[in-house]
Formats: sequence, C-alpha cells, structure tokens
Amino acid sequence: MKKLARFVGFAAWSLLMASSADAHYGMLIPSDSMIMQADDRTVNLKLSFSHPFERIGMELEKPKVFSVRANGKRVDLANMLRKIQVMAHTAWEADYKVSRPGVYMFHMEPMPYWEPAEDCFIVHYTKTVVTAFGDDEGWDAEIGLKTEILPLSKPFGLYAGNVFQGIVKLDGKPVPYAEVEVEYYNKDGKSKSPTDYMITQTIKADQNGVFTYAAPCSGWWGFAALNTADYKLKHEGQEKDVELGAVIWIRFHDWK
Ligand SMILES: [Cu+2]
Repeated sequence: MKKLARFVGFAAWSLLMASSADAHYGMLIPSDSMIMQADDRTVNLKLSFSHPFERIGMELEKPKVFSVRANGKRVDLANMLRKIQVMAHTAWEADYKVSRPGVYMFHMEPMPYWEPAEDCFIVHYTKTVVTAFGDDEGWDAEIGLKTEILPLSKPFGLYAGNVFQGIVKLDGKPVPYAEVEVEYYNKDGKSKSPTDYMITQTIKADQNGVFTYAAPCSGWWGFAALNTADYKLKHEGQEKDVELGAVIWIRFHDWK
C-alpha cells in the first residue's frame, strides 16, 4: 500500500514535471540576422511562445507590443503582424523592409499567459538583434524593457563554440545571481538530447548579473532570465505571481 502511494505520488509528480521541466520561451526569430548588400532586404520575423527544443507550441495571443529600435528611434510594428501557426499553435509574423544601415532591435511584450502547471502568469519580454549593411554601431544599447538581457558579446556574427555573455537587468538594474535558462531551437527536429535534463540548461549570473554560455553548435539559441515580478495579477479572483522573462535569441554560425 505504501509502495502504491509512493508510486501514485511519483506518477503525479512525473505528470507535473512533464509540463514544466522543459522550458517555454517567447520566440522572435528573424529570417536573417546580418543583412549584407546582396541579401534580400525584407526580414521575416516569426513570433511565438514555444518549447524550442521539443518543438511543442503554445498559444500566443496578439502581443501587447511589437516594435523595433533602430537609428535612435523606436517604431511600433504591431499593425504589421499577421496570424500564423508555429508548431501547430497561434503565432505571428511580420515582414520588415530594412532600408538603411543600422542595428535593428526587434522586441515583443506578450500579453500575460496563464500557466496552470506553474500556478502563475508568464510574460517573456523577447528580443533579437539584426544588423544591416555593415553598420554595427550601438549593438550593446539597452531598449529599456521592464526586464532585458544586455549583450556583452555582439549579439550577431558569433561562431559556434563562442561564448555569449550578457547582463540580466530588471527595472534597469543588474540582477545578481539571476537564473538563465538556455535552449536550442531544434528547428528541423534532428537534434536529440542524451537525457531530459539536457533539453534546457540552466546557468546563473555572477554577482554583477553577468552570465556566460558557450554554444556547442550553430543555430538559434534562446536565453531566458527569469524573475518574479514585484506585482501580482488576478486569475479567477485570486492574486497570482507573474514570472518575468528577459529573453534574447542569438544565432551562432559554422565556418565555411
Ligand atoms: Cu509551456
């Protein structure tokens, strides 16, 4: 009997873990992160809320904010969004025409997502950086999001195996020992992790909020720094915690 109780406990725990051990990410993936003279000048951006390694989609309501910061200006792009499907769930896309050299910081703020498995709301402030026509001035600038990863390595043009470093910020201040989850976008589904522990890797920032990660292979990697908001939101009349994620998507490249 005791054994059975323990088994039932384990089964319930397994079910819970199955839905939460693997991390979900706000995703913002551009068709190109370094636009050269000869390239197509229209960048396609896909916005979703997904489990990138396992390729399990979640619903992404139309984001509250989708904009780009470039050449000293922030431009609202929300009206460009078209509804699509990513990993069989509601997602969004936009085609953005890059006409001038510069560093383009695309970002979205989703609507709060209620996650019953974690008994909290999730808001992932998600960004990615695209550079165009040889200009890379200002790649380290802050957009000024509620929570944000500030890159210490240029957030484009990294080789597979390079380290990526960033500072985790919340309300404009570094977050000492912030937890950062790292996951590979397994776009073609060909990558397999040796164990479930390795779908999402977790690292911590140092006392200055700086974290370091070396990507083992080329492709898109998501970094999500997670903190609990200093406010609550109501779900069915009850106050619930809000998980704030600062997410950045970085592409690592192979040698030719
Ligand atoms: Cu999920």
